[in-house]
Amino acid sequence: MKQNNKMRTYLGVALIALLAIALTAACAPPASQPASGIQASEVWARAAKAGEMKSDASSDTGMAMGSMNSAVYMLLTNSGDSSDRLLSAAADVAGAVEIHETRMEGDVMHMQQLTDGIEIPANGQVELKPGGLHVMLIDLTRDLNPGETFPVTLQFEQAGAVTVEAEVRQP
Ligand SMILES: [Cu+2]
Repeated sequence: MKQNNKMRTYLGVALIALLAIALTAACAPPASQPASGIQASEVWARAAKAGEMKSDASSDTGMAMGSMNSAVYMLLTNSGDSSDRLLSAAADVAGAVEIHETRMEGDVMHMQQLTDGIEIPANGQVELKPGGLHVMLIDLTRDLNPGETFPVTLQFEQAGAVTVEAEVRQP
């Protein structure tokens, strides 16, 4: 057992050393690449029960009978000089996560998956909010209770993966 621990420590030190070398190498040319300026703030999710039967067609969460869905909203800010794109999102509280847009057609509300994602213009902002753009949580694997938080990983075309904490709220 002791030998094992020693080995693990040695491996750990070796890994840190390698990482340090890699980081030094990556940082060597002084900031020739513009830093990605994507920031997600005010991230919140609609409270929902995983097993609840809901038939409220007027909300993002209740689009189908018996669906156990919710949605995540946020403000995306791009302070960079080039546009970026939110391509997809992932969260382990849902079986599937999609990027959606809610539109009114006459007085009927439709929800549509945005397979190309959402563009965030250079030096611009995009708000994901109820009745508009949202990250759809399909088939909740657990209840989302007000006050709780859970991680959501956003995948951007330029900025790569950005993980944020969503706070559950009762809208
Ligand atoms: Cu939706």
